This record gives sequence, structure tokens and C-alpha cells, in this order.
Amino acid sequence: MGPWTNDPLGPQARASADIYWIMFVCAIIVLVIVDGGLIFAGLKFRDRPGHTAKQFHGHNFLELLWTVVPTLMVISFSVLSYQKLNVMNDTRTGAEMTVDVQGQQWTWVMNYPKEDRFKLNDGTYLVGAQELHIPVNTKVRIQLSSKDVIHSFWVPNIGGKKDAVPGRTTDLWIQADKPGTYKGQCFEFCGTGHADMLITLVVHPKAEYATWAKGAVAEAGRLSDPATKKGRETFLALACTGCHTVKGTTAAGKVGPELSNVASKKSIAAGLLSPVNEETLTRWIKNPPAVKPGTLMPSLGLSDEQVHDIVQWLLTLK
Ligand code: HEC
Ligand SMILES: [Cu+2]
Repeated sequence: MGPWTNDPLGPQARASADIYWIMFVCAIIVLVIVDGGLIFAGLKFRDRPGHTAKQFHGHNFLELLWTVVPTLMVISFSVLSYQKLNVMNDTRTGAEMTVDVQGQQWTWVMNYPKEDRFKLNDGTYLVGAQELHIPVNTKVRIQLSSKDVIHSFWVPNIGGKKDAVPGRTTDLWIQADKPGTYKGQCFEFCGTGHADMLITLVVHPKAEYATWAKGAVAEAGRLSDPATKKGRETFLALACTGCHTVKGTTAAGKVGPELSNVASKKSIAAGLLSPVNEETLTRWIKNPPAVKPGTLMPSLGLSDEQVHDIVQWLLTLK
């Protein structure tokens, strides 16, 4: 089922769905009894030929009943809501990690905790955009803030929603029963890009979370690695730019394929080399005609170091 509050897949979402269903069912019972009684009385005791409606005033038992029963119901709802809200608002007890989530026009910035497993090689910590990765069955506290206007964090199946208010921090907690990908959305209209503020919550099996973190840290490290900067400069200084386009750079050649997203491609050199990784890119750039005789891309006689640097940079083009 899609992102829907009535399909709770975690304890936080379940707490609010529980209140909802209990109140909903009670409301239906009340509706049936009250409207049923009304219709029944209206039909049975109505004034009609040969039948005179009985005239009376007041009925102690009935009046007591419809005062006491609703009062008890409202009190029960209060107690129930109070209990559930206590659980829902308790962001700290048992929380195993805290992610600092910042809303801004128009994206979500996920700052992972300052723990070793999220530490990058430049001393900073892992930051994600839009996508939040957490382990399954783990209470995760989300500290919410906003850079500009009010946003609201909401992943319907898992829980929320809570406003991200500029100038102060709020928090909530989430927890998922099963691994998978859950969709969320900013729930406070925050400007023209509001609809782009999607949240993708990726829940990993506990044993795989460390592997994911390692990969994400390595990937982030690659992006901040001096080699990628050097590779970019090397690429832009060479003849590559005359034949290839990379959006956002001065490379605008049209002879060869565009390389703006080369690292996301399934293969290169028209399917000859796959997947696209360090090994295949290195082989290709070192000597294209050796891989594909007759190709229009010449061997540029680059040093191993130049090739290595360029490949490190190309791998960041996703
Ligand atoms: C004379 C033009 C030319 C130059 C210079 C050139 N390329 Fe190419 N490049 C091509 C052509 C044409 C292809 C397509 C090759 C094929 O599939 O036969 C290509 C393919 C590629 C591919 C594979 C892309 C894909 O999607 O298949 C990469 C990566 C690449 N070049 C990188 C580079 C780099 C890095 C440089 C500079 C060191 C460079 N190229 C210089 C023409 C050029
Ligand atoms: Cu928003």
C-alpha cells in the first residue's frame, strides 16, 4: 500500500492509528445507536390516522444515560490519547541514534550522528539529502530544524508529522518494523518547490546497516577527495573537452557521448564495457582503440596517474 497513515508499519505510526481506529469505531457505534433510535422512534411513534402520538416531557433514565455514557467516552478518549501521546512524544527513551534533519527551500538535509561509523576522511560527518537511511526495529530520534520557513517532516507509514520551525529545534522519533523504502513528504506549504521536498526513508536490516554506512562514507569521501578535484582539472585541461560534454563545466564537445552522468550508466563504449567502474573506465581511457578497434576516441597517451585522477572524477558524475 502507498504512503498512508492507516497502514502503520512502525510503533510511532501505530500509536496514532490506534487512537484513530478506536475513536472511529466508537463514533460509528454512536452514530448507529443515535440515528437508529431517531429513525425507529420517528417511524414507530409518529402521529398518523388512528394513532395519536403520546405527549410526555422528560425521561430521567434516558437523560441520565445519554449524559453519563458520552461523558465516560470522552474521558476514556482523553486518557487513551494522553497515554499514546506520551509514547509518541517520548523521543529519548530507548533512542539508539539521533539524526539532525534540516528542512530548507527545497530539500531535506540529513546530518548523521557524529559517530565513528559516519566519519569522513576529512574529519566531517556524513550528510545526506532527501534520503534517510536507518536500521530496522531501531528507535531513531529526529532532531528537526529549518533554515528558512516552516517545513514539516512526515513519513505516513512510519510516523510523524512534526513541523520544522525556523529558530528552534523540535524532535520526533521514528521506527520501522520491516526493511524497505518508505515515502514521505514535506507537509507544510513552504513555497514553489514544496512538492519537491520528498523524503525517502530507506530501512536496512540491522546487519546490513554498517555496510551501507561504510559505502556511503566511502562515496562521500570520494567526492571530497582531492583526487576528484585534480581529476576534474586534468580532464578540463586535456583534449577530452573538445569531444565530450559535462554539464556544469566548460567541456561542451559533441563528438563523443555526454559524460555528465557517466557513472550512472550501465555500460560504456556502446555496451562493450560494463559495469561502469574504476576498472572499466581505466581500461577505456588508457587505450580506447585497444578495447574497440576503429573507435573515434584516440589513445591520448596519458600517464597512469592522469588516468587514475580522471577516473576518480568521472566516478562522481552520477
Ligand atoms: C577525438 C574525440 C575524443 C576525445 C579527444 C576523447 N574522447 Fe572519449 N569518446 C569519444 C568517442 C567518439 C566515444 C565513443 C566511443 C565508442 O563508443 O566507440 C568516447 C567515449 C568515451 C567514454 C565512454 C562514454 C560512453 O558513454 O560510452 C569515456 C568515459 C570517455 N570517452 C572519456 C574520455 C576522456 C576522459 C577523454 C580525455 C582524456 C576523452 N574521452 C577524449 C571521443 C573522444
Ligand atoms: Cu518544505
